[in-house]
Amino acid sequence: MALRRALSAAGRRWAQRLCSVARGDTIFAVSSGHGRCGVAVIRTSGPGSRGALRSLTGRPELPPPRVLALRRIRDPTTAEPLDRGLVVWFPGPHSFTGEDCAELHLHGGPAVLDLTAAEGLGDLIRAETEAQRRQALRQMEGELGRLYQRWSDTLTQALAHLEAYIDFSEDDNVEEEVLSQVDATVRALEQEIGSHLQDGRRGELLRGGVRAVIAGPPNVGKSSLLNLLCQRPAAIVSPVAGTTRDVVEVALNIGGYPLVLSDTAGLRDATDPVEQEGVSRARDRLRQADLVLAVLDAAAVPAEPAGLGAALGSLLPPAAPPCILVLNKADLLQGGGGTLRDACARGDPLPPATLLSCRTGEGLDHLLELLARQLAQLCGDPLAGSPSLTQSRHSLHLGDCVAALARYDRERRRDLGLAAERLRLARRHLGRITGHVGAEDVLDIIFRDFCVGK
Ligand SMILES: Nc1nc2c(ncn2[C@@H]2O[C@H](COP(=O)(O)OP(=O)(O)O)[C@@H](O)[C@H]2O)c(=O)[nH]1
Ligand SMILES: [Mg+2]
Repeated sequence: MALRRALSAAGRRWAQRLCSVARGDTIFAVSSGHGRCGVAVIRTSGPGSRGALRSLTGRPELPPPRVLALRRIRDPTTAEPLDRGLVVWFPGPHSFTGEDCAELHLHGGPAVLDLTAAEGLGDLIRAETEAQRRQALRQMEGELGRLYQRWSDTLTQALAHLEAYIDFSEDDNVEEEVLSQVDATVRALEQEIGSHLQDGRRGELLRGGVRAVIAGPPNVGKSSLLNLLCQRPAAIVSPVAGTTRDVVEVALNIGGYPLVLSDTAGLRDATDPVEQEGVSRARDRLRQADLVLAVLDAAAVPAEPAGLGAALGSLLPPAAPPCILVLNKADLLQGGGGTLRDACARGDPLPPATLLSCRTGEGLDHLLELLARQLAQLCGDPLAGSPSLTQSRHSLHLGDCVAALARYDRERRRDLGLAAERLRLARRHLGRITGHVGAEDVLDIIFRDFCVGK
């Protein structure tokens, strides 16, 4: 948008000026087709092309005719950088229109995006649930990019101050306390990025879907539960124990949150080699799960919390992810299962638990409620608080950034030059997330903030 405005302004200004000399109009248009695209080509034709190219590149000289040149494109009025792209100059009459022409090869899309915003756009197109759409839109609008940019700016300033101290503390008046301020800034930033990293993968879970695994002994109704939740016979249901061997996966939308639900083979010591493979796959899935739906036969479990807890404990690995306990086949319980129901309601030491009948549908609403609550807890509210990191790409770079900041602390006591190098490295890692790689001018900050070398 900003680019389009700038182009209109530049084009209009030059066109008006030259029209008044009674020459032809200067026109411009996107010539690579409209919509979102990797690269967009904008062409101008007419006597204003020369001036438009000059004011948009902020340079008086034009590139040699018909040769691509890399230029920063700026708003002619405010000089704000809008994009970096290739420009070509076609002086008339040797051009396709016979007039002076110029081409700008720019990044496509209605706004020039940073990488996180571009990722947000991709996610928005792919979003399947409301919460995913909200998160993607927030990221596309640049909120995550701005957070990372703010950290990068903080780091740039800290680096500039440290460099000023290294280079000028002896001759000019860069005080000792500058150094302790840099230390404090770096420590605060390290903490802030650290807690952003420890958000329990909320943004990533919301983006990719929470992976939930239905696990339990054979024949308790795991496949029936999958079918009930996805409202179609996705998995084979049979009274023969050990039917399910392959992992069956369905994608669901529960209360606006995405859930990728897997039905797995019943956990038991199987003798059949194919069933053994199924059980081993089930255990693999359990290890990778974000949430477990542990299913037990309501008629075959102790009716008090301690006994239920023990039954659950023998089923799941010790460090299992969050879990919902489903006591299925409630329709078969003698006397309506009052004691079990009480045990579920009492909770502690049990995870959230519910009675269910896949046959009659009893308890389904309660299960959906528990599921939605767990999902909201795992993914968080995509509109609340600071934006979540949504991709492992971000966490990798942020992890490297935090590691470099931690190294700063160590180097700082031994060698200021090496400490500065750590800050430079940390800044580069941050820059990789948004794609804005360190054009910020450390020197500018030094001269702005200190009275040195003038
Ligand atoms: N009475 C009753 N039977 C059920 C219920 N859920 C499943 N079943 C039956 O239990 C048997 C095993 O079901 P299935 O879903 O294949 O269990 P899985 O081995 O755990 O996947 C089948 O005969 C189902 O019809 C239920 O809620 N009530
Ligand atoms: Mg099954």
